[in-house]
Amino acid sequence: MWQIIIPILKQNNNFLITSHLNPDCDALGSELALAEHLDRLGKKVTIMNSDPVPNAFRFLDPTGAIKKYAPTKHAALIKKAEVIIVLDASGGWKRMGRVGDALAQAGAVKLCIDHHPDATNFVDVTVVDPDAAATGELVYELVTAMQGGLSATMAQALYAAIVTDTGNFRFPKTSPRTHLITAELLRAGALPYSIYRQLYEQYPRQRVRLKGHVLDSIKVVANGQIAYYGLDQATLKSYGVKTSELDGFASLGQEIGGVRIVIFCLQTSKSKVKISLRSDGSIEINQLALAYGGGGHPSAAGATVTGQLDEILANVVEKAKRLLETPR
Ligand SMILES: [Mn+2]
Repeated sequence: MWQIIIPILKQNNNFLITSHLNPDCDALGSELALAEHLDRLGKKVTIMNSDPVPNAFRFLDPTGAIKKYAPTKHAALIKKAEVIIVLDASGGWKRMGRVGDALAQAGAVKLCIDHHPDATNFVDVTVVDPDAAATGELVYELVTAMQGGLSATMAQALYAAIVTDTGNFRFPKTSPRTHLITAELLRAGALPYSIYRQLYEQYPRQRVRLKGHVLDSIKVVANGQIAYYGLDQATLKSYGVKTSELDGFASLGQEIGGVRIVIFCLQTSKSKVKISLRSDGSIEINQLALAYGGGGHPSAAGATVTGQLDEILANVVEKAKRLLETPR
């Protein structure tokens, strides 16, 4: 799987690593671990995303290694890169936001390592494995395939990537492979208790209160098979919570018994709505995301569209109803 990528990593010296908008722990942890691996090989590595590291995930990057893209400031750096590595973000440069526009024009060799089954024709070389539960698993396997060592910080970054992308080892992609990799990460110094505490027990009080509001607002239709809810910027503002702090909100509806599809629509700006979709595994929800120009996994997918929150939410609910009625 890695035989094409390894020589590219060995033969070049200037690397730029990037990932998707609104980066999650899998994106950030994979970036940090791969960057440290390349750094240990004596390479020059820059991690650059369009969005900053969310406050909740700063513990992964205490030295601030991950740069927030600024067009004029970083033009020369991008030009110098010999290899651009896209992590956790197949589907196209638009998933990377503004930095994606710049990287698409760059002359570097472009690689994509991901576990999303989306389009990869925007890069030169890909390793996409939809069976992997997280991109972090793939980065672990790449490092191991190169006989690279794992520092405690790399282990922590990859553990955080895997624990979050598997929903604490409960999502369907969680496999023996996931647990074997995780075992090695624990051996290398990842501390489950402290990472759990950092990830799930450090929320600002406002976010916990907003979660209560959202739980209270969940509506259920189609004989209890579809749960849906929306969140607008005015509500976020009134609670004092940022868009980047809503990790996990998309799955809140799954707590209700009998629900097969969860729809969470978030107004991200005046005219943009982010659609997050979850399924219980009995229905492939990524086909619904595709209809809105997005993508993802069969049980977790999403898209960002232009329009008004209420209209889009109603529209997605209708499409989801039809999806449930489609004979399998
Ligand atoms: Mn991922």
